[in-house]
Amino acid sequence: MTDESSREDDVVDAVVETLCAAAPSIRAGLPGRRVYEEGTNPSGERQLEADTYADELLLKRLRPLDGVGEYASEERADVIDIGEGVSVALDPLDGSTNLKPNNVMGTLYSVYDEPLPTGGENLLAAGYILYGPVTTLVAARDGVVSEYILESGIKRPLREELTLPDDPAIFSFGGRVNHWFDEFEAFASETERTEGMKLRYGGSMIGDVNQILHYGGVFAYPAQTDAPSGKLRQQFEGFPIGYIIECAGGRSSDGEQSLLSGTPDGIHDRVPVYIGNDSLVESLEARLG
Ligand code: FBP
Repeated sequence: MTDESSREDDVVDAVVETLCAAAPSIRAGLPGRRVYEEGTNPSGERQLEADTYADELLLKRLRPLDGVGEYASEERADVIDIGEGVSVALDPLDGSTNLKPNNVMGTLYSVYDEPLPTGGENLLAAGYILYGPVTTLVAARDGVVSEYILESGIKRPLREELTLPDDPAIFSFGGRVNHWFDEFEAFASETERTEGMKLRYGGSMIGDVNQILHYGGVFAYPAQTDAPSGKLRQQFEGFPIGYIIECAGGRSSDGEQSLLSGTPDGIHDRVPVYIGNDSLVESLEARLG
């Protein structure tokens, strides 16, 4: 291991520890921030006070870290220069529309060894902190995915080196069915009728993907007839979730290739997202192809 890569490892550790340490403050700050603010985020979506609160808190906590050069977030237009080193991209509160109906959401992170925007192949690490009945961390790095319980921001190992179960049991499809392309609708209809498969869709990508990590299956926020690039952001959502699933032995796709093979022009570019067990995503790609 070179000095530079061990230094990068230390920086990635510090980023993950900092996000974990901030989790109790984010969770505690949610109850009083369930109202929408004026204006929208760079993707044209309304922002809850909780979205901007989490974004500002995480930037404040990450800014002093040595070895972090850039900060970017789904909630702000531009990349911020905060020093020398790796680049951190955050979806501060993925699934924040779940705050009002009190369903799961969380913080999704990705760390790159190149300035942003950059391609999925420049990922060093990715993961998410899930605010569910308990707070958990799923962290992926160097081909390994591990899950932890977070108690007062401290990690306690739950499952090390986790991989997708061989027998898929879950399907989770987003978007509006009447805007699905025929090829995807055919795949969805066949999957829904497959023995042993059942529906789980909660409106938070990381909540739904965590189901796939535990039970196997397929998640998709597909291309739509009115939105051919889908809804999810390539840099903040597509890359980290593709990386986590591929590290867990699954497969990711944008409909044609691994999500990680993509390179965005802008940090708020969108991408269709298909992830899950290899066999399911392979047959989906064949249909879409
Ligand atoms: P946010 O990051 O703004 O929450 O948007 C992403 C997301 O909430 C995903 O977590 C989820 O999969 C999807 O959008 C839900 O979209 P829809 O409300 O169309 O089902």
